[in-house]
Amino acid sequence: MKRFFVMAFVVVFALTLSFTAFAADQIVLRLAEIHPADYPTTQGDLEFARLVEEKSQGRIKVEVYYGAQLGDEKTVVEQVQFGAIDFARISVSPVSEFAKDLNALQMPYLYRDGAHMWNVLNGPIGESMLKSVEKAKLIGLNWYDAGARSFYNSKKEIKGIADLKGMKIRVQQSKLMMEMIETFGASPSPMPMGDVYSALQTGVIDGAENNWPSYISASHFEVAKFYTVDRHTMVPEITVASQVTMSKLSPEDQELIKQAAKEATPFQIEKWAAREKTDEEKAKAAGCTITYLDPATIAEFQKAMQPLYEKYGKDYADLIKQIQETK
Ligand code: GTR
Repeated sequence: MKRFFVMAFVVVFALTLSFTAFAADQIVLRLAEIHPADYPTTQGDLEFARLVEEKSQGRIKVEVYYGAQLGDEKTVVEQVQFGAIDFARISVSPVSEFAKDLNALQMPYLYRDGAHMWNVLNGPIGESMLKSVEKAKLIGLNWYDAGARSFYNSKKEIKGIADLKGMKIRVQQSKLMMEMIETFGASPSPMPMGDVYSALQTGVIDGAENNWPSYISASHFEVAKFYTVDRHTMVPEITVASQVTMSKLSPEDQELIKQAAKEATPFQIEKWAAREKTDEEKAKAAGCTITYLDPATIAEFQKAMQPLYEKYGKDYADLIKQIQETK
């Protein structure tokens, strides 16, 4: 019952908000972002907003609410679905809970490197994956880079898979990611990113996994100083729009927004590349113990993920094959 009233309130609030926004001459739309202002994805969001404003000659304004002001990623997706939030930049992982096909893009050790991932995302697979989120009442606008994710923890150096055994590792709120941790022999603990610092500090979890910029930006390096460069996943970021919002705009404005989002991608990729390097250096300078695995050990990590491919392969066999065969 209580949940019903909360939902009813949120819907009324959302409708009032969008009415206000659309009633004025200027259309004001909101974009949710969990990272702080200087993070590469936020920089991409701001570039998207700038391009929308420029292309519409100031008629459409996108306000970027960074730093998780509008909530964690899972909550934000739900709000975008019914139009309370107009856009969100999120990791593919939490969106995959709503649009299952996205799982094919975040399988462990799927891409040979960043160039391979971008060839997939910029090609027909990327386009059809953007379309696949329509089933979840979203519109996929663009992809951003998030590099590779690796394990870090507060307990010990991870030099091989055996060291992960029994460790409690935080993951994003995604079934595939939970199963990946189990397949590594560890115990998954899904939670929003904003809760990870204190969970590490208080020992509720032993570790987590993420790319260099998130490890530094969220200060996780302060409380989990062992980082192992195993690069188990490359999970792209996605910008999604609300179908509710987009359906209120003219076809020309919808096109303008889609175009602006596409144009923001190369800008974000550039920011990402620079930040990844400086944050790896920051981790070193902060005295973190960084373990670079040799190719043979990486191959073991990769081999350990075979059961996951067998399980998910059933649903995504063709897609995964097409991704692997992309040059
Ligand atoms: C980051 C990603 C965020 C969020 C976070 C997490 O790499 O940019 O959107 O998903 O990981 O682990 O929750």
